[in-house]
Amino acid sequence: MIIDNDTIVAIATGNAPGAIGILRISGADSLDILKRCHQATKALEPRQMTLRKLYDPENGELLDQVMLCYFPAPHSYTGEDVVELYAHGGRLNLARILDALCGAGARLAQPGEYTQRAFLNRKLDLSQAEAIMDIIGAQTQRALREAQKQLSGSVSKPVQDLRQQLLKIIITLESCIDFSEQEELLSLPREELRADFHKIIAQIQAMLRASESLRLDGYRVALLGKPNAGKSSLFNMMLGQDRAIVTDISGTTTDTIQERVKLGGIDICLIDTAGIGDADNLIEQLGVERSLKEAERADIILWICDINDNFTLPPESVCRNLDAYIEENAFFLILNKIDLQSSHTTTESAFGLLQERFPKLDRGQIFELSTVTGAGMVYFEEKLARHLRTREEENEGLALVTSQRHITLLRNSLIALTRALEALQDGLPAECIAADVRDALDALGQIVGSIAADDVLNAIFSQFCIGK
Ligand SMILES: Nc1nc2c(ncn2[C@@H]2O[C@H](COP(=O)(O)OP(=O)(O)OP(=O)(O)O)[C@@H](O)[C@H]2O)c(=O)[nH]1
Ligand SMILES: [Mg+2]
Repeated sequence: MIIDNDTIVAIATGNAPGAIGILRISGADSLDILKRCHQATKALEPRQMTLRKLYDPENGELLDQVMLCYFPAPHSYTGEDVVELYAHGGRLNLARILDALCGAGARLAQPGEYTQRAFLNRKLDLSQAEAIMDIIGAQTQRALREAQKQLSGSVSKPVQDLRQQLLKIIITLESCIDFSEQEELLSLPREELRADFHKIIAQIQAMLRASESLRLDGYRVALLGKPNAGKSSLFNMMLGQDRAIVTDISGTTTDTIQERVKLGGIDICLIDTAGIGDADNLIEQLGVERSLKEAERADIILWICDINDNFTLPPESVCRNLDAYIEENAFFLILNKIDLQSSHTTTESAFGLLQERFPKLDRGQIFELSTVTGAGMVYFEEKLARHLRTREEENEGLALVTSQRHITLLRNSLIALTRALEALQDGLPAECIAADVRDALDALGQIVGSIAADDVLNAIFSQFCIGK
């Protein structure tokens, strides 16, 4: 990535044609470059819209009639002089204006260069710059909300707060380091430091825990059960479309299929799986392996049974994960095919059997329905949606870290702090402890970008598209 003082230009509104397309010029020569493209003599008033005709400086040809807005440095997105041009949004029209502005002295911006300049001019920190990319790329409401929060400082603020706490510790430690010229040495307040370390470690752990429970792509809701129970039928019903193949042949679904859908306004990723039973061939075996994997990583497990089949507990391979799900109210038992009369299972007997093995199971976690007649569907979906909403609300107030880069750095800081705490407890000298605390501080600094190597910055900003 080129980092220089060139004045840059790009189309800010993407490639699709629209009524208006915005071009943005940023850099010290913004106004001069623009002047070469219009004939008006009156200066642009800062932050006021002005209508101007633009001409190609090479041949004087009329380009377009545009609205202009001038944002003088440092009060602009990049912190530099910026002019935004609101032109007619045709692709060809915008490309021609872009060419003319380049002909007048601007350079075409690199991907992410505007945001990078904003970062270098301290208009935002690195986590906020990344949030902008996440806002642009968000696929779900949840992802969008978290990115907006991150832009407002939901990551920067707690991280900066942690850094302040660590800096204080370093100052304390350094005042106890035995420099030979120092006459009087302060003794290390070990108990106080231990309490401080514990507090900071707990704060980082809480951030990591909250982030692990977050699903930006929507909560993973897995439909699991024996072959032929009606998983694919329920999958199609919840999607409102005939997505998965349904037949009365046991083992119809051989692979996991997932689709995104909204339930009660909340994004979920619904997963249909291969029936868990005796696999006859390699394909079915592999399918079952995938189903079991889903049973481990899903946020919610829906175990589907045919109510006309005698209810048995799910196999041990699934059961061993179920305790945590049941406790979090994230396991639901669906007794399907209630439209058929020959019911061998009663809800009570299924509940009784399950409760024997899982005493924390609640009666409200069992549903009866028919994917053929639709009976019980509204009630079930409403209950599931209510559960999802509760989960969302629980996450709402937490400082959530969504970027893998941030999570890795938080983990690194945690490792360094654990080392520091051990060093303190082992009675090691202040300088050893300080070295570990500095490592933790460095890791946190990389989240907000107060310490960042060029290659890290380049890797982050080059993920943006041109014009951002
Ligand atoms: N009567 C009745 N039949 C149902 C119901 N739900 C599913 N079926 C039928 O049960 C059979 C199996 O349904 P699927 O949805 O393919 O079952 P599955 O659990 O996905 O099966 P595998 O993919 O083989 O694991 C099909 O013939 C469905 O039409 C229901 O509520 N009532
Ligand atoms: Mg199926």
